[in-house]
Amino acid sequence: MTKALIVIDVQNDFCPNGALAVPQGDKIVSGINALMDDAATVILTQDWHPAGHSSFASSHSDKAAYDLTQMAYGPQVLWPDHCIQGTVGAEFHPDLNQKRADLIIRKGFNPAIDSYSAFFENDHVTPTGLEGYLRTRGITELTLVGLALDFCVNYSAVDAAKLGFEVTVIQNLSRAIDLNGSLDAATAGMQNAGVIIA
Ligand code: VGL
Ligand code: ZN
Repeated sequence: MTKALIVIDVQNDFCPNGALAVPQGDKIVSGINALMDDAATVILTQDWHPAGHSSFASSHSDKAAYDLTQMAYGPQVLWPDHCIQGTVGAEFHPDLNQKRADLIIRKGFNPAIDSYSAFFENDHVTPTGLEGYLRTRGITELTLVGLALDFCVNYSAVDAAKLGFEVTVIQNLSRAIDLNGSLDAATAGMQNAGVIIA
């Protein structure tokens, strides 16, 4: 029953004034830092795209940001350019305590496939390696917090539950983009998968 706290994508581009700002994304940082004090293991995820990533609307001449498109692996929302490798926008929020992290796992680096989940890319088959890391360390219980509740937190939580981990998402230490009802759909999907929403 070893536990880990997984902090999803608390990066400048997902905070106010960022390229893909999540409303009040910065308001969760101090609470997450406090939670780290009691956590056995802390893992951070970092959205980490190459310039020109296929999930960027700017890579599709006929599309605008937040349009939906069809990729080889299924439907994909097209985003403003964000979290480009090596940019300030891709850095963690400056107040986030990074010192406690045992592992920082990057995702979204494959130019052809987006990766919301910390476990699998959006094709739902290409692993990030996080599952193996957790299993080899004997970690079975996960607490998830971060950005965005209806995208990366949601996909990570559902995948973790499907893989057999015991998963809790702390709602007030997460914030949503809420695009066309995505928050309600995400909440229902997490509950269906057996995720505890605290
Ligand atoms: C995210 C959209 C695109 C997230 C990442 O962290 O929720 N959302 N890339
Ligand atoms: Zn992204």
